[in-house]
Amino acid sequence: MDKVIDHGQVAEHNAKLQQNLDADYAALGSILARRGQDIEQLTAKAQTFAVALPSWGVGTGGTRFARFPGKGEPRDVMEKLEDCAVIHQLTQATPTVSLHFPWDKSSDPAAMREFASKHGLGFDTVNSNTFQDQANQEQTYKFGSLTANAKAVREQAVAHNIECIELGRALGSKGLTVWVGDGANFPGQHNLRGALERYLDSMRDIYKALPADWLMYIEHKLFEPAFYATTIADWGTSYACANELGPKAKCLVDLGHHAPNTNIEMIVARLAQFGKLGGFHFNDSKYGDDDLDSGSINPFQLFLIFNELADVAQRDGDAFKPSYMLDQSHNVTDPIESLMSSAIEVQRSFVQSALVDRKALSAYQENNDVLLAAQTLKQAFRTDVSPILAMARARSGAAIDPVACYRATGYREKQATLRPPKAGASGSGIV
Ligand code: PSV
Ligand code: MN
Ligand code: MN
Repeated sequence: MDKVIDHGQVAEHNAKLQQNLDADYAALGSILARRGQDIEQLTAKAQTFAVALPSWGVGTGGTRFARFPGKGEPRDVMEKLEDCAVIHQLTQATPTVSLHFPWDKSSDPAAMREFASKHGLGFDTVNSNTFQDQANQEQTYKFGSLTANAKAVREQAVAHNIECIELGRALGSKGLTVWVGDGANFPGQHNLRGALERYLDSMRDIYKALPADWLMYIEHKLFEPAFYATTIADWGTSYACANELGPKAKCLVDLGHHAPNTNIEMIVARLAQFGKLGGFHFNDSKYGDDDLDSGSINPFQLFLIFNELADVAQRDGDAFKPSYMLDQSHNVTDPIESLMSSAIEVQRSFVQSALVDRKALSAYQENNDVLLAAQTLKQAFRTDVSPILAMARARSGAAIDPVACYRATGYREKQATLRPPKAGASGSGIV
C-alpha cells in the first residue's frame, strides 16, 4: 500500500519511543490486571476503532469574521485526500473520508477512487449542502431549501441531494447526511408547522432515491443560521422525521448542536432505545456550535456518550453500528494535527468506556448505591489509557506519537512550497 509519509521515518520515530512505551504499557497492564482487566484485550479493541474524517476539516476553517489561512492548505479534493492519508497513516484510526458536495465535486472521480484505495482509504457518508448558494445556481436558498415556500427551490434542493447520492454511490459511500439551516429569523416569518410539512415532503423524495443498502442521516441543530426557529432544531423533531420517513432514516447527533449543558448522553440513550441512533459528528464546544477539537473542552461528556454506546452494544451486540465522524473547524492549529489528536481523543473515550465494570455498575444501580455507581464511572474515566492507544498504533504500523512524528517529517513545510495559496480555497468558513 502506498504511503504519503516514508515508512522508514515512522519506523525510526517509533524505535526511539518503543522502550518507554513498553515500560508504561507494562505498568498500566499490572494496574488493570489488579482490577481483573486484560490490557491485551483492550489494545485489540482499540485497534478496531475507526472515525471518519471530514474533507472540509483539513483546510483551515474560519468564523464569520475572518479566515486566517494556514500554509500548504489543500486546494482541491485530491490534496484533501492526501492530507487525510497522512492522518490515517500516522493514527490508523481514520480509514474513511466524508465528502461534502459541491465543495468536493471532482471532474475525475476515478482518480479519487484510485488514490483512496492505494492509500487504504474509503469514503464514508456524503453530505449535501443547501445552506449556501453556489455560482450559477438558478434558485436562491436565502429563504430556505428543503422547506422553502417556492416549489422550484425545493425541487432544486431535492435534486442536489439526489445528485449527492449518485456521486457518493460512484465512490462506494453508503449514506447521505442531510443538514439544513432552514428556519426563521423572526416570529411570523413562516408557518412553523407548514415548514416542517414541506421538509418532510422534500425528504420523502430524497428517501425514494436511496439505494437499498444506504442510510439517510438527519442532522439536527438548535440554531444558526436561523436564530428564531430552526426547522430541525432538536432530536425530538429529528426522531419524528426519521420515523415518518422509514427504516433507512436515522438521526445524527453533532455534539455542538445543542444548548450548553444539554445532557447529550441521554439523547444518545433515547435514540438508541428507539432504534434511530444513526451516528455522530464529534467535536467539542463551550458556547454553541464552536466546532472545537473533540475532547478539548468536555472530555467527561465524550466519555459518558461512549459509556451509553457500550451499554447499547451490550444489549444489541454487533448489529449496532453507528457511524462516527469528526466535524470540526480548525482556526488556530494545523488541521492535520488537530484531526489526529481528535481522532485519538474519541478513541480514548471508546477505550475508557470499555473499562467500566458494567456488572458492578448494574448492581450499584439496582441497590441504589449512588456513590459507588458514580465512582465506577469515574474510575474508568480517570484511567490514563494513553499507553493502550499508543501500543495499538505501534502494532498497527502507525506512529507512537503522531504529532511529533508528523512534525519531524516536515510534511507541512513541504506542502507550503508545493501548494501555493489559491484565492477562495475550498473548505468552509461555515461550520
Ligand atoms: C452544520 O453546522 C454542520 O455541523 C453540518 O454537519 C454541515 O454539513 C457542516 O457543519 C459543515 O458546514
Ligand atoms: Mn455537523
Ligand atoms: Mn455544526
